[in-house]
Amino acid sequence: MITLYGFGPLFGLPDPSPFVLKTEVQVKLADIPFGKARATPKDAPKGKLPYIEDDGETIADSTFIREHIEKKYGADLDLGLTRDMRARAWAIERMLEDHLYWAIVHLRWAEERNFAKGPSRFFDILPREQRETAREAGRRRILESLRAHGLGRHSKEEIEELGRRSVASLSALLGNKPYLMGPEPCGVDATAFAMIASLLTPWFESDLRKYAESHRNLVSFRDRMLAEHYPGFLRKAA
Ligand SMILES: N[C@@H](CCC(=O)N[C@@H](CS)C(=O)NCC(=O)O)C(=O)O
Repeated sequence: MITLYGFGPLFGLPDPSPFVLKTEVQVKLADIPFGKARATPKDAPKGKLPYIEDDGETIADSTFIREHIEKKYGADLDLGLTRDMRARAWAIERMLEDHLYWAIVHLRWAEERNFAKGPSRFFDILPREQRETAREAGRRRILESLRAHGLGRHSKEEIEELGRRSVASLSALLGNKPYLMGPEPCGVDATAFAMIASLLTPWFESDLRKYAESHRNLVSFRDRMLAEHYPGFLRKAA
């Protein structure tokens, strides 16, 4: 039995991490029974969530988790896709995970108000006397990663401009189809849902979120995937 380790519901989302959301939806798409548990990045083999445990095996990183479930359970999340479509799905995933994700990191961690009501709360579980130091060190470390990625070297306006390009591209690629590759969901829909839901959550203020909201097809896509995969979450939020 698979146990998926994530942060737990936060920031108006079933999980604050788009990578945990992606993995959860992919496991659901593969129709494999699983349980969920809370962890922190410190518990994770690669220092990041998600990771899974499956009959004594521990697998970290959403892409390797997908590979594991496809191999072990004989699931193909891209069933029916041509080689060309599979290649496009991979390219879309890379745009979302290695580009748009970092614009989301910027709006959550660099923007003072968003940080205060968002990631800053991660540190509230620590003893009071350690909290402030850990909060500052944690924020500094994430902003250093953003800088090392490259996006963090730009101004806020430049980061938003680049983020808008990925949002507009995703919207154009989705068009008026229900899912990115056609009438049925495939692996990359989980990633797209995860990233767009993370951007659209009303918990955080940003021009990039407003820009995403102006793309009706992305909002409907998020709503459809949420209703399909998190009906309980929607009922609680209502
Ligand atoms: N490549 C990883 C990325 C996972 C990731 O970046 N997780 C973030 C949360 S969204 C994390 O745990 N960060 C903790 C940290 O950097 O300390 C995957 O696909 O799983």
